[in-house]
Amino acid sequence: MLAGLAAAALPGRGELVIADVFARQSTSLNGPWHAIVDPYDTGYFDYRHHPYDEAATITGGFALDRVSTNRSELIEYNFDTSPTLSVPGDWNSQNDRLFYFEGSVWYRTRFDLPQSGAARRFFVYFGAANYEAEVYLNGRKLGRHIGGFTPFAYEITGLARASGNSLVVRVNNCRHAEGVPTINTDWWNYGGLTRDVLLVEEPETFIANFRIRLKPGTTNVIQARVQLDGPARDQRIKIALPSLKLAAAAAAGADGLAECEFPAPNLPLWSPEAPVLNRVEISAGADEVTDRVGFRTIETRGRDILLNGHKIFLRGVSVHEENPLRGGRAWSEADARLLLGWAKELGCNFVRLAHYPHNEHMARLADEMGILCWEEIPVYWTIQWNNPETLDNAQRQLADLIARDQNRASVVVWSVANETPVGEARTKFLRSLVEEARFLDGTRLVSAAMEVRTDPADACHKIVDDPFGEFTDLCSFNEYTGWYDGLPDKIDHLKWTIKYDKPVVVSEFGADAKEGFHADALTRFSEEYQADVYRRTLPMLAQIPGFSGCTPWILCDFRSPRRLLPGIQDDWNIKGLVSRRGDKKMAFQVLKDYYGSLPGWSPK
Ligand code: GCB
Repeated sequence: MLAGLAAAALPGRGELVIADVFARQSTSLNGPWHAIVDPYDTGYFDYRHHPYDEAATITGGFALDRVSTNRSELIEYNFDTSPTLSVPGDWNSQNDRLFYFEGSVWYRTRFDLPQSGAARRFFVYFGAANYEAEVYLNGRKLGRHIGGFTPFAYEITGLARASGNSLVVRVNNCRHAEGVPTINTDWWNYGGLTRDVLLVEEPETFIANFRIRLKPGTTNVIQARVQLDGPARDQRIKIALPSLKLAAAAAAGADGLAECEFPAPNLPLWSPEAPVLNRVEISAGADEVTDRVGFRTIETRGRDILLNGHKIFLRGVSVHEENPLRGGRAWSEADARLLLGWAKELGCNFVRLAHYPHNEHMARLADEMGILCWEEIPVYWTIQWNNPETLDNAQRQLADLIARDQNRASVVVWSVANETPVGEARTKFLRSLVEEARFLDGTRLVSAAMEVRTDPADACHKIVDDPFGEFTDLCSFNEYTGWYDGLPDKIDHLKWTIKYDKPVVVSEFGADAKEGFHADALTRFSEEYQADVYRRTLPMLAQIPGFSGCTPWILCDFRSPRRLLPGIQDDWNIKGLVSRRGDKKMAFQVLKDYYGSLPGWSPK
């Protein structure tokens, strides 16, 4: 098990999750990077297929970033004369020849260290690289990171020169049976340095991570925990919330951990209606970090979800991390604004960020816009439940996501899985993820998108009794009556048996629709069919006792290698309410009208 904030610096991993990275002193390494497409991994393996980086000193391969210095020298690669790819960015949407590519691409950038008189530490920080990244600085290996959607950083103090540093990253997006996700997904396997890359500069001892929140069970006591990293860890840390005229201090122990709590009377609570963010200043010695943090409570009582003690209905929608207009991974604040803007227009107060951790801009913008979030790790469909490395991988992704987003008021649900098959090994695996989530952050709800089964004796009798449901806070499931199961009129006849006395949040329902294709409501792929599924499903779900919200599938059409119907799908999952051209399909209005009709909805 990982210890709370120790997720910031995990022994043996050589990686850090530096919290609140955008507020740090940093230089962006975004931009065009020279890139070599390497289908045979020639830059990684020698001709005996041994990795060049197995040796303590690397003597060959692209990591060395060499150029010939005389006309007789044989070097069969050259970053300087290779084309460039934009970072951040998936490679698939930048170059037609890379659209289907699964393999290794080598990226190289050069940078100088910022000049500074004081003793400083430097880190290279990657928002994400899908799926595996080997990182080299000036021909030396910094480390290898596995997992395509979580941040990581390597310290380069003492390794970096004042100028002309070569930073080389081999990114490989091959799918692996033992991976998280595994080889089978219903989304595009975008490869590359898909998120921001930063050169972060810190004093010798610095605030690596922090957590600031309401003390569980209260609305007027703030609890803070700060993790220092560096040689002088036993420092005094100070916390101030100037707009609230609050300040506190605590002493860190030799482990660099400082904890304190202090009264915060009349604290304005964060909610979708009033997304109040407070400036927080944390300082320790030469380091200061600021953030904007909201305070709220989230809990369940019986079949209700309570936000700040009041019952709330989650008017949600599921979202993939893709900008449909570009047909590529979303990564920027502008992308987040586009996606969350559509969700807002629908009347949503909730989004399910499916099926993997989205970039940090999403939760930050959701904090500002007053949109609650369900965040998820890519434990999707059938992964290797008995493989301890797979579990370790999933746990790290969960821990790193929590370390990154634990100060976001918008994030109210950690989801540990989607549509996993019932079985003992599966349940054990998922239970350990739930335990991990609760251990690292006991203040949010834990859930997973489960499956529904059909009574063998009655096709209209739907049963939710997955034994894993015992361990989650919400009873969430995906259901596709009217699309994968029967025609839309079947929806009107459903009866439900739900084993759990918990709030029901229906994590998916939906149907394909090709934008602009109009026909009668029984014609597959027509907008009318999709709208009919929505029109029938929403009132049907409303009959389920404890129905507390839903996140229909899905906000936007998204690329998927499993959706091949020519002229209709063409590599797109078209269950979006918004098309790849940004057009709203008929079902968009159906959902919008439904949310608009609910009590508690207020136009914004
Ligand atoms: C699901 C999956 C989602 C798929 C969707 C579909 O149940 O959770 O990832 O994309 O169905 O369109 O079939």
